[in-house]
Amino acid sequence: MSNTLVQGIMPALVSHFKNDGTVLKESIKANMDRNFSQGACGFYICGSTGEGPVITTQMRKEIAETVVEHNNGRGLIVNHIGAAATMDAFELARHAKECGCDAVSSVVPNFYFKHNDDEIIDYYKRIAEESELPVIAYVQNLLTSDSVNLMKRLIEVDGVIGCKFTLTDFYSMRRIKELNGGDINVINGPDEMLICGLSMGADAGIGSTYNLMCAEYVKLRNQFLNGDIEGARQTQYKVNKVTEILIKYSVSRAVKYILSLDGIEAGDMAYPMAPLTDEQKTMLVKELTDVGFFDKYNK
Ligand code: MN9
Repeated sequence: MSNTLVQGIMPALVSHFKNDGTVLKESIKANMDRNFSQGACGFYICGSTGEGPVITTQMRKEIAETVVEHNNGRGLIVNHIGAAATMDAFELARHAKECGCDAVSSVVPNFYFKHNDDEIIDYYKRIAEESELPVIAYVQNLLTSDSVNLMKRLIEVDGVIGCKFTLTDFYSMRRIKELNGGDINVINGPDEMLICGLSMGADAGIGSTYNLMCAEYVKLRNQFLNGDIEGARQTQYKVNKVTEILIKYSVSRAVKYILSLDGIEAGDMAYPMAPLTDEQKTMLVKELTDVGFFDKYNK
């Protein structure tokens, strides 16, 4: 079977919850439906965007169950199970399989201590064994070594199919994509550079800003695949105007607030991330209005 499981635009789903531990299932489902109607190929859940590592294991399990049930086979569900305590990650990996996720993913275990490549490889091997699902590793700035060498070894591990690449070094991305005769799932991380990732052979994109602009990113990818490079560039430049604003307000926090304007209850950000103040909310909406977001992007 080919390793290139994820192909398309996959929002890193924001997680709606309250800090008392309540998961806001209806909000999660409503956001999934919006994204499916805009062409999402599935969802990456409980990653950084979904605040996975800073909410409880119980909440993460509830989110995974809600998403898989509501997905009902419409798209792929990739469950990010990385946790500061690796025992929690293993528990979540087993649960991902039990509840019907399609794949698991994890950041490197370097939350607190810095691990070497041997330890990181052993970790992903365990994740593959515990989950019995395809594993998408993570190439990110928490790595302390060369990402290409690491992926060269990781793609040999049974179950590991590729990586989410969240660096901006597209030369390394390309070298990773050429490993294993090209049979490796390489997924672009930085939304603001999706076109660069696609140019260097990324099969897909996983991103936080896709929550609000999925249709635009689907269009960008299609333009690219159809050889309309100028069109893809213009779409990238256009979404980046919004992304720049979202980053300023912290992407997940801004996304949840903007969704709440459409009647999707936002819930909290994981404590102690503060909610937007009224003044920030007004400014955010004004800035997004100024770049035309409400007319053109969020359809
Ligand atoms: O999932 C996200 N990266 C991280 C990918 O969370 C580290 C991106 O979607 C960024 O949030 C986005 C904005 O910088 O590109």
